[in-house]
Amino acid sequence: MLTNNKNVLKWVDEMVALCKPANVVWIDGSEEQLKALREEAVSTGEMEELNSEKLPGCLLHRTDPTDVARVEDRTFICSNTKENAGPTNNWKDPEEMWAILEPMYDGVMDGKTMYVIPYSMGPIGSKMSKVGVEVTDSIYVVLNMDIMTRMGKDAFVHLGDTSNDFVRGLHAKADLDPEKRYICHFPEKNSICSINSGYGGNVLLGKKCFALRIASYQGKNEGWMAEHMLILGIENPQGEVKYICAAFPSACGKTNLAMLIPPEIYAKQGYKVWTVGDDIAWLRQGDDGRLWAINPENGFFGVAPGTNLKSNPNALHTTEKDTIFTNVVHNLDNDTVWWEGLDKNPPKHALDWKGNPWDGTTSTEKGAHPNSRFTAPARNCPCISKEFNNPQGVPISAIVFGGRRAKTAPLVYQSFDWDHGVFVGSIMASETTAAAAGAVGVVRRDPMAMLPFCGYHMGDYFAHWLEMGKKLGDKAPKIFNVNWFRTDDEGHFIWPGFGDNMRVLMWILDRCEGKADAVETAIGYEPKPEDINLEGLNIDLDTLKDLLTVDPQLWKEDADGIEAFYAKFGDKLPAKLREELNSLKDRLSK
Ligand code: GTP
Ligand code: SPV
Ligand code: MN
Repeated sequence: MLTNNKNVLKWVDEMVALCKPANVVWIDGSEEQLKALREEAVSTGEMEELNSEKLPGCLLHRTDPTDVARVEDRTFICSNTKENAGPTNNWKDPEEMWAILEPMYDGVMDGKTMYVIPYSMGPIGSKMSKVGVEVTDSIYVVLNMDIMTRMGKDAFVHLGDTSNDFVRGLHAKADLDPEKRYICHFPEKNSICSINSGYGGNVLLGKKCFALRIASYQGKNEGWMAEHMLILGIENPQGEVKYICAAFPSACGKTNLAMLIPPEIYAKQGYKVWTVGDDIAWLRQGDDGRLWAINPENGFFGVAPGTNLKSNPNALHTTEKDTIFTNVVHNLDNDTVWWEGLDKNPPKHALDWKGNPWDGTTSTEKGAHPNSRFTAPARNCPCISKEFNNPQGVPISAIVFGGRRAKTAPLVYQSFDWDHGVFVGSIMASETTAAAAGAVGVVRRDPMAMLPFCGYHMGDYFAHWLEMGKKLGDKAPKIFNVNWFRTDDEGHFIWPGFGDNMRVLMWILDRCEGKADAVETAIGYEPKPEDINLEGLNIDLDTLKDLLTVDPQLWKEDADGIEAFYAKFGDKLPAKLREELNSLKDRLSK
C-alpha cells in the first residue's frame, strides 16, 4: 500500500471485495514496476514489442474489433436527478444504474490482478491539479495511464492522508460484450464506472471521464472550467509568447493545430509555436484577473491516420520512442507500424489492425482503423512548451471554436464580445468522425466541442460560461470561430490547413492586440481579406474571399437549426443566448 489515506484504503477495500481479484498491485510509478508490467503484457500477447532500434520502448496493441472508439450511446451521466444531466446526456438514476452494474462487477476479476493506479491530472502540487485513483484489470490501461497522467506514489503525497477529494474510477474489461458496455459517471459521488471495454477514452478514466465529464461539473461548482481544448503558445521574434485555447470536436484538428510548424514567412522572421496541450484544458481566473490554463494530461492520445512528416512532423517525432500504438498496421518486415496517410509506401508483408495478414500494395481495405491512435509522452514532443509543467499554467489571450463544416462557417470570424462568443460556441456544429462509434460525416450540433463530455445540464453549462465572462470583465480572452474544412463543388478542402492555419492565428492575435482591422458582418467580425497573409501559398485573394463569404440563406437555415436545438433546453437556456439568436436573425434579414 502506498498511502495511509483512509478514504482511499476504504474504497479500494470495497472494490476488492466486489471484484474479487486474485491479487492487488499498487502502482507506484517506478520504472522497475513498469518494466515488469511491459514484459508481462508482451509475454501474454496483450502487447507486442516493436523494433528496438527504430521504435525503442514502443509497443503495439490491438483492441477487440467491436471496441474501437468512444461509445456515446453507452455513456451515462448518473446525476441524482435527470434534470441535472440535462437533455444532451443519457441519464439513469444512480441507484438503478448501480443495480445493473454491481452484479456485473461481482467477481469480475476472479483469478486476475487488480491494479490500483494513483494519478494526478495536472502538475503534481499545482493548485489547479486534482487526484484520481483508478482500479483496473488491464495492464494496457496501466501503461497508457503512465504516459497520459502523472502516475504513481507522488499523486498520493499530493492528496495527503486525510483528503477525500479524489475521483474514484472502477474499470473492468469483463468479456468486452458491446451490449453490456457501460461508461457511467456519478458526478455527486466523484466516481466513474467503466465495464466491457478496453479502448482509450472508455477506459483511461483520467481523460474524458474525469478531466472533462466529472471536472466540468466540479468546475461549475468551484468557479472554473474544464474544456475539450488544445493550448498553444506563439512566440514572436522578440521572444514574447501569447497563448491560445481552441475547442474542436474529436478528430477535427486539435493535435495538429497544437503542434503546427510555422510557414516559412513566419519561421524566417523568428516566430515559434509551442505546445502546452492537445485535448483538454482546465481554465481558472488568476490573481491578476486573467484566464489561466493548464493541460491536465501528461501525454497525447492522438489520431494516427493522416499523421505524416508533412502534416504533423512534431507528432510523428513524438511517437519515435516510448509510445503505445493501438489498432495500426504492423509491418512484419521490420517490426514497425504504418497507417493510412503516413507515406505512400504501405507495407506488403503486414498485419492489419485486426491482426489479419494484409498486403498494403494490393488490399482495398484499410490497414489501420480510422480511429487508430498513438499514446506518446509529452516530454518527447520537439515543440513542447517550457511552461508545460508550470503549476500556474499559462495566460490565455484568445479562445477559438471550430468544427468541420463543408459550407456555412467561414474560415474565421470574431465574436462581437464575450456573451456573443458564448453564443458562437453554443451553436457550433460539425460533421461526426470515427472517434465515436456511429455514423461518420453527419452534421450535428456540438456546443464548445463538449456535447459528449459535459457532465451536467448543458443549459447550466452555457450559464456558467456567461458567468465566467462577467468575472473576467475586460480581461476576458477574445473569442473566435474557425473552419479549416470548407470544400469546393468536388468535395476538396479549399484551405490548405495544417501549418498554414497559423496565418489565421496571426490575425487572431493581431485582433487581440488591437493591431488588425475587421469587417463587421451579420455573424461577427471578419478579417479584411488582405489582412490574412497569403505569401508563399498558391491561394489567391478571390479564393480567400470565397472562404470568408457568409451566405445569408445558409445562415438563415442554420438559425432555424439553432432554434430547434435551443428548444431542447427549455427554461434552462440562458435568456442572453435567446437574445443573441434573435439579434443574429435580425442582422441576417437586413
Ligand atoms: P481528438 O484526439 O479526437 O480529440 O482529435 P483532434 O481534434 O486532436 O484531431 P487531430 O488533430 O488528430 O485531427 C484529426 C484529423 O483531422 C486527422 O486526420 C488530420 O489529418 C485532420 N486535420 C487536422 N488538421 C487539419 C487541417 O487543418 N485541414 C484538414 N483538411 N485536415 C486536418
Ligand atoms: C476524442 O474522442 O475526443 C479523443 C479520443 O480525444 S478518446 O480519448 O478516446 O476520447
Ligand atoms: Mn478529444
